[in-house]
Amino acid sequence: MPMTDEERFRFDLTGFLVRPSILTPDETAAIVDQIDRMRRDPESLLPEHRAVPGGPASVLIDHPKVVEVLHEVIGPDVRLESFFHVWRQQGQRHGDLHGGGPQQADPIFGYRVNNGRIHAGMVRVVFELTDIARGDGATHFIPGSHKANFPMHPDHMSLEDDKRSEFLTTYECPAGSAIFFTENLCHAGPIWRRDTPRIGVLHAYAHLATHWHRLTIPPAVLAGLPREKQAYFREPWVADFRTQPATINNIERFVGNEETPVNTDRQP
Ligand SMILES: O=C(O)CCC(=O)C(=O)O
Ligand SMILES: [Fe+2]
Repeated sequence: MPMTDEERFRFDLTGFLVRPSILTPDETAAIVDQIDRMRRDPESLLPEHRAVPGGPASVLIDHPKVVEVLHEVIGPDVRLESFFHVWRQQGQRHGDLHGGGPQQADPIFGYRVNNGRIHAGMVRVVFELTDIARGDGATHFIPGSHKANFPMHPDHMSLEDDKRSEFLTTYECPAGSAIFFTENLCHAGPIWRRDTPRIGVLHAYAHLATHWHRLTIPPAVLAGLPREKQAYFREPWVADFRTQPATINNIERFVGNEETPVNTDRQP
């Protein structure tokens, strides 16, 4: 089992998990440089590197320390549904607390444990590319809210300093760490307080058979990825019964068969 017993206990209890320093300093620096150029000077990058998850950031798509957690909390076949970078300056924020409670019933977001196995819906992974201290204002969580049976109570939904829930918490970690959380966990990206930016990449993974986000990856970026990484954008189905035996849309088949299409869902 690749997750430790302590990690599994922690993820189930709280709804999130920090894996510190999964990237090397060189990998982290290369992604920071890529995002910096994307913002300031995209022409200096190859077209297929002008957005995440292309170029240096593609190391994140199927990082072994990420995939082993996803396989255990989602299942053996996962897709990468959503990805974006943040370059958050002091005073900027993502938004208020959201998620938790009633979403638990939803098969896309819901969190269940059966027969000793976690079956999470969508799981977000935050890759922090700068050191994070507790007071900085990285992602905040209400632990346990991924399993809450009642709607989130307004008394616990404030991010104002003197009105915060006693349960609201966050993390500290070195640059190059990954933070996993079930999308069912009540969470927020509060005001960033540090005078240097928060640089990071956020992914959302889901079961192969589900499809929540429409695909936004630029065609050039998708085309520039190796087949093993394109596999994370394959079409969202599990079994094709038009063939005998049924064709199973697993990663091995996708990688071994160049004809198998990637997801062709494109925004108009
Ligand atoms: O920006 C953050 O820290 C949180 C982002 C978030 O809430 C999301 O991606 O759903
Ligand atoms: Fe969110």
